[in-house]
This record gives sequence, C-alpha cells and structure tokens, in this order.
Amino acid sequence: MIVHDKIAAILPEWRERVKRLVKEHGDVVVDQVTVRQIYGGMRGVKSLVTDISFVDPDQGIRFRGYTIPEVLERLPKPDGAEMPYVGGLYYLLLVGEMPTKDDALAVENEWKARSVVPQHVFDVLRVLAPLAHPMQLFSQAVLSLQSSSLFTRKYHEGMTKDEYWGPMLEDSLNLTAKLPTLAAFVYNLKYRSGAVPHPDPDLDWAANFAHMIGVDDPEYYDLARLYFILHSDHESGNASAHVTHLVASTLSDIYYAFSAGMNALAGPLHGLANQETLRWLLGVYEKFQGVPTREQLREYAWDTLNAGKVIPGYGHAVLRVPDPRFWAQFEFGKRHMPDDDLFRLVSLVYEVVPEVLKEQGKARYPIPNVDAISGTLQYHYGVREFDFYTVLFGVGRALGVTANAVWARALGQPIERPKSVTTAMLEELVAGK
Ligand code: HAX
Repeated sequence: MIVHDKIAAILPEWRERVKRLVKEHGDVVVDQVTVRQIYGGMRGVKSLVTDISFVDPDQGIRFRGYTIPEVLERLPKPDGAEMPYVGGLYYLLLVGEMPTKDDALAVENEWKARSVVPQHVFDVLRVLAPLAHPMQLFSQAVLSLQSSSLFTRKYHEGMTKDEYWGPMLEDSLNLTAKLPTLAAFVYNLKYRSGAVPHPDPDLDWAANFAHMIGVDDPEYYDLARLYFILHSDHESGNASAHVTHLVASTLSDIYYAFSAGMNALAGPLHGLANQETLRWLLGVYEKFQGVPTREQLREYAWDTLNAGKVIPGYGHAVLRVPDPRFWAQFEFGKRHMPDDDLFRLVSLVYEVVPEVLKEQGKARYPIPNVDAISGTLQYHYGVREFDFYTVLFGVGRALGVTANAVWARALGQPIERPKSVTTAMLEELVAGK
C-alpha cells in the first residue's frame, strides 16, 4: 500500500526531528496562559502540534502548506471533473506531498476494496432510526464498526510502540472507505426508502456518496468532492479534531475516537452553523417572498441583531479575512447556479451583512465563514434536509482527524493530561499570594 510505504520512508526523519526538538529545547516557553483563557475555553493557547494543517489568520487554512486554491488546482481530478479526487486529498494529508493521479487512484482503489459495511451496522441503525438524529446514527454506525479494529486486536496480541501506526493506518483506511455508504444509509433511512445503498464501482469516493443518496448529477458529484475536501481539517484545536485526538491518545482505536469526535461535532456551537445559516436565509426569502432589496436586507439584519441573535455564517474566532472555504463555494455557485434565488441572496448578504456588523461594532472580524454558503449549495441540488448537513461535515472531517491520529501514533504522542487548578488557587494567585 503506497501510503503505508511513503509514511514508513519518511518516518525515521520525522521521529528524529521531534526527538531532537524535545531533547535539546524541551524547556523553551512557547506560550503563556491567562486567567481569561483558563475560563474562556483555552481560546488561543498554543498547546497542540500538528503538521497536517494550519489556519493562517490572514489566509485561512493551509493543508500541508497548500492554500485552498492551490489544493483545488493541483490535486488530480477524475476525467472531465471540475473538482479533485478526495483520495488525492487524503494522500496529501497523510503523506505530506502532492499526489500524482496514480497516487490519488491508489487511495481511491484502497477505499473501494475496503468499502463493504457489515450487515450488523445496518441492523443497529434500523432499530435506532425512528427516534435518532442523523448524527446519532452516524456516530453509532462508526462505533458499531469498532469490533473490527485491527489496532485493538494487534495491541492485545502484543506489538511494539513503533509499530502502532501501521494498524492505525489500516483502521483509518477501513473506516474512511465505509463513510460514504454509512452516511448515505443514514440519509436513506431518515428521508428515503431506507434501502441499503450500493456503491457504483466506476465512481470515486465522493461521487459515490452522491450516487448512493440518489443525486446522480455530475455537478453534485463535484460539489460532494469540494465539500468533503473543504471540511476535512482545520488545525487540531477545534472540538471534533481535539476530541478525536484526546480519545485516541489513550490508545483507543480510531472507531472509538472518531465516534467521540462526531459527538462533539453534533453540538450547536460546532457543526450545526451551516443549517442555521440556511434557516436564516430562508427566513429572509420567505418574509420578502423572494430576494429582498439591499435596504430590506439591512433592516432584516438589524432586526436579527436587535433581537439579541447572531447572523449565522459571519464572524470567526481566528480568521481576519473572508474564509477561502467560503470563496471556493461561492465561485462554484457563480459557475453553476448564478440565477438561483438563494445563491443571489447569499451574494447580497455578503454585500450587506459585513457593513451592518461593522456598524454594530461587536464582531471582531465580520467576514463570511465556511457556513455562510454551504447549505445553500446543498439545497440547490435537492439535499434539503437540514438535520443531515452535520453528517456531511463529519464525512469530510474524518479525513483530517484520522490522518492526525495516524501521525500521533507514528510520533508516539502520549496520553493527554493537562493540569487543572481551583478557583481559590487562581484567586490566591491574582492576589499575589
Ligand atoms: N452576528 C452577530 N454578532 C456577532 C457575530 C455575528 N455573526 N459574530 C460575532 N458577534 C458578536 C459576538 O456574539 C460577540 O458578542 P458579545 O461580546 O456580546 O458576546 C462579539 O461579536 C465578539 O465576538 P468575536 O470575538 O468577533 O467572535 P468569537 O470569537 O467570540 O466567536 C463566532 C466567533 C464564529 C462564534 C461568532 O462570530 C459567531 O457567533 N458567528 C455566527 C455563528 C457562526 O457563523 N458560526 C460558525 C463559525 C464557523 C465554524 O467554525 N464552523 O464550525
């Protein structure tokens, strides 16, 4: 398997780099922590390390050093497609170098060979489906694959620490291979006939997801590729990535760890903003029975703010410029649905809302984030079940967090154990005692 061999070839040098850094400079101070940060969700504390992606406040995400436009331009694409193979992106995240078409296809073919989902997973989901949210089903589906973990089996049979990453990679490939089928089954169970989906061997990973939810439109195949690539990784401090890392740091396998990460993604402060944006846009559209005028939209935006609510899709904790993930989707919309009313509304919102937020003066960076548009594009192609959107996010996010988990094992990252203090201790500290 080419990804395995490539990682094996570069691993000794990486291990040496990290060992040297810690041995020779282990006591160098990287950051300090304030009381506000301790009570403020550890916002901005530099205490994690990943080489897979980095969020530059002025440029947005870079995957292995490449910006979003570079990734979309340089990753190999299926013949006639506008967007790249997701298998190529996974190769880039795992190996750290831009894949050739053969490399991308090697991952896509590995996924095909590993994509069969055991029957018991479908059975479990069928029992739970009537009451469960799609994210619960998605997380349960992942967890019910845990019994197949190679890492857990090998660990109990006995392997050295140096060998941990190999079975972790195997598990990650096995898991990611099945995600389009799992997500499509959740979709079909909740909103369609409930039939078990069957991948088309002639389609790539992302297009197969589209095929299995019944949207057999080459444009939507491209949107699926774009969506999964854009949502794959956003450094390590966001909740779904961090939870996955934390759980895996106990030497739990990737099924336990990724399922936990998905439970974090299911929270309204994390993965749900895309559906909230779409709800807000549809609210505007309904009120004005179409795309409003600039002035009407300004008033609507102010009404939202005056009601004490946020305007979803705008603002970011780190980014100071419009999210390049927003631009990539915006450009896609301009090419494929310039006359779609909701897309025209998204464009108008982009012209009006940042001004309104600036006038209000609260949001530090009143710029569009990834969620300002993602739901609108799904809606255009008929994927209108809002509750499902976080599952789409989860399928993409798997690529980044599993790549991180493989490298955390490869570099022997230990179990996470930050230290806590009490409020009384902090009071004493600030009083100078
Ligand atoms: N509408 C109204 N008010 C906003 C705002 C918006 N879009 N964005 C920020 N503000 C307000 C904040 O609520 C905050 O108000 P208070 O001081 O009263 O609490 C103030 O401006 C300062 O906030 P900030 O420092 O600019 O932003 P934060 O780092 O605290 O929060 C958020 C960043 C993305 C959560 C925030 O901008 C927000 O709530 N945006 C709307 C929801 C949204 O789009 N979420 C998706 C984020 C993308 C993502 O990461 N998805 O996974």
